[in-house]
Amino acid sequence: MPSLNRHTLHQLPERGVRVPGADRQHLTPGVLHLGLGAFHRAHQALVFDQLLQAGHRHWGVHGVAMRSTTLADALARQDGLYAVQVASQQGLHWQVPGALLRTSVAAREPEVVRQAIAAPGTRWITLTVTEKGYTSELAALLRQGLAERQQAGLPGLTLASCDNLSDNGRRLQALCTAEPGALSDWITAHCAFPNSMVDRIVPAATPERLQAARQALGLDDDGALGTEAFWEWVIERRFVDPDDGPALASAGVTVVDDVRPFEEAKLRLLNGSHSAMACLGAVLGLAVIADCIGTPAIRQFVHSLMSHEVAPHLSRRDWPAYRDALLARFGNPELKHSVHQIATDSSQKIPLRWPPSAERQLAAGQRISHLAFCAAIYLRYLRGVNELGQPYTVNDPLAEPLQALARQHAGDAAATVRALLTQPALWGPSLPQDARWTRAVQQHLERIQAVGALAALHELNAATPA
Ligand code: CS2
Repeated sequence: MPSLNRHTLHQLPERGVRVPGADRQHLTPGVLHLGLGAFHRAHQALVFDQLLQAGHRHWGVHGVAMRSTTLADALARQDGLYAVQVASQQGLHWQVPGALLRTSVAAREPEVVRQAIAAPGTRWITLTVTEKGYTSELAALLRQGLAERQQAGLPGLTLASCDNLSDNGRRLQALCTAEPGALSDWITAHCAFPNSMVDRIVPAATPERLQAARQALGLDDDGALGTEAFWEWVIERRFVDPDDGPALASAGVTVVDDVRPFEEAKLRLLNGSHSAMACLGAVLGLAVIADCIGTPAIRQFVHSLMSHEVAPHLSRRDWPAYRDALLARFGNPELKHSVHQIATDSSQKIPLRWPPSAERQLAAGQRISHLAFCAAIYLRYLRGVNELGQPYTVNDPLAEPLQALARQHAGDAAATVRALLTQPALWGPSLPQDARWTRAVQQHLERIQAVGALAALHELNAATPA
């Protein structure tokens, strides 16, 4: 079967597949995107595609994979074209966005990336490099390119971090300007680092999805993805070119003065629930999030966690509607969002997702039973074997030391809690000192070990007032 590329684009079935309209060959990328994972390609690339279709010619993307070469090269062979399957309540439809004009791999060709940062046509850098990607290596790459812009007398750039981190724009700015000197002063004066919150559930591609693409498109597509209909991008009004705000807004992006209410609601309600279900699912041997939320005891737990332990501390007032929409999104049967994908890098994700709520509940003298259950199931998850006795891989930069502790103390809840709940990198400075917290986590872990995770969850649900 021929592959999807610019020569075969016209072979796509005419009905039901949205294809790029812009004259792509004559576009120069205005956006350099770092982190060519599934998320960007099914979220921002579609926003930029919409802007291109509306005649805003500078939103074409040069996509950079940080390390892996396979996908970047496959997409290059396909002229940056790939299909996205969108699953809504109305059914499934396919779309081929045309925003991705070029791909590179940072580890293989850092020169190309540096040149792209310094290119006169580049106006924005967007980043989805994951929580663990904000390293000195990233700072060095960005600073080299920005130094060239400074020397060439070019304008600064808007650099938008789109990772699930709180205050992500400010963090990126701090990383890029950590070294004092003329370059950092220029970056501060000429570049803009908006905070932003991005949301769309985009599972990693699977062989089944590639097969579905083949069937629907009549073409091979190594970059095919699936996602939900919902998407949200909330960005702080802080751009080098002030016209970018209205342009983005015209494509459905929400431009605001303060992203924090959106970002904290998303991190703690969506991502916090995701991490809890990921650990629970892994321990119970459930494959995907829809299986978790389809289990009544888990659904009740997640609903209660969000309503009583997380939402009270959010400034987003419309949280009940947001919560209900999330429960529906988690249940989307087409997404097949792997629990192990979400559990990946948990040590980097948990600090942003659970402790902020637990600290506030404790300070207010309110219940923490569900958040403590999250921590307990994570400790159990670290053992790397589910309740059916099947082993799984814990993918995490801290997997080795954390798993060694979890295994060393397996079966002894008090010792596990002493060893693992005292890690400030995961839980922050105050939680490990709080006896109410450690006691609650230990009790849950004891029950999980004694009766199994699902039965322990039933006990918790039964003991919780609705
Ligand atoms: C997930 C997110 O993998 C994870 O950690 O919680 O990727 C989540 O699907 C997105 O943030 C949704 O916008």
